[in-house]
Amino acid sequence: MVSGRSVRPGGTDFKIDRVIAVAAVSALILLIIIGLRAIVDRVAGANTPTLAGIRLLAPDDRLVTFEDFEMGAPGWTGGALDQSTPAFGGILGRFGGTGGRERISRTFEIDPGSQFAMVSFTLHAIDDWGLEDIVVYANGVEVLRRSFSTRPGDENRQRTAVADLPWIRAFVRDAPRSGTERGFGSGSDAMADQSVAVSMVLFGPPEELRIGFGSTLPGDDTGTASWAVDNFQIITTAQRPED
Ligand SMILES: [Ca+2]
Ligand SMILES: [Ca+2]
Repeated sequence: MVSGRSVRPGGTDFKIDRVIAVAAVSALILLIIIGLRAIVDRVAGANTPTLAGIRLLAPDDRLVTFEDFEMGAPGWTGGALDQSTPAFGGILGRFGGTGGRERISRTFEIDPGSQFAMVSFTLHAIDDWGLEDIVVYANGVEVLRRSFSTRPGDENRQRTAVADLPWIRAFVRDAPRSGTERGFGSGSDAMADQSVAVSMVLFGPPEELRIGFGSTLPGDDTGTASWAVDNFQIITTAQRPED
C-alpha cells in the first residue's frame, strides 16, 4: 500500500489520511501568508517616498503640478515653448544665456501642512556646450548647478554642484539617450545633446514656492547651444523621502 493512503478493497476512491490533509492545509496557509506579505510589501513600497524612478502617490502625497509641455507652458514667467523636434517633443525652452541669473520661473501654492516638496524635472543641454552651467533656483536662492559638454575630452569635466543648505537635497542622473544626437544642430560630437533627470527635496517648503532657472551660456542666442526643461513635477508629502 502507498504510504499515507488507505484503499478500499475493490474501489478506486482514496481516503486521504490526516498526514496528507495536514500537509495540504499547511501548504495552503503558507501560500496565503506569502501572498499577503507580497501585498503588504507592495503597499509599503508605494507609501515610501523615494527619489528614484517613477513615484506612485501615497495617501498623504499631493500632486501640485505635472507639466510635460505638450500643450503649452502657461504660468512660466520668461517661458517659451518648443515643439519643433519630434525627438524632444514639447519642451519649456529653448533658452540661451541669462548671465547666470534666474530668468525663467513659476510660483506654486504649497499646502501649509506639507513638510517636504519633491521637485523633479528633466534638463536638456542642446548642441554645443563648453562646460557652461544650467542653474536652478528655489525662491531666488541658487540650489543647484550642472555643467555640460560633449566636446571630446570634456566628459569627465562636467560637474554638478548642490548648494550646502540644510533644507535641500538633490540628485542628478543621466536621462535616457543623453549624449546622443537628438536634434537641432548636428554634425559633430560637440553638437550631441545631453539630458539629466533632477530630483530635489525641499524641507519645509514655503507656501509660495518659486522654482527658477538660468544659464551661464554666453548671450541670448540659441543657435550654437541652448537648453530646455521638461517633465516638471512637484509632489508634497508629510513623509520624509528616502534616498
Ligand atoms: Ca515634453
Ligand atoms: Ca544637437
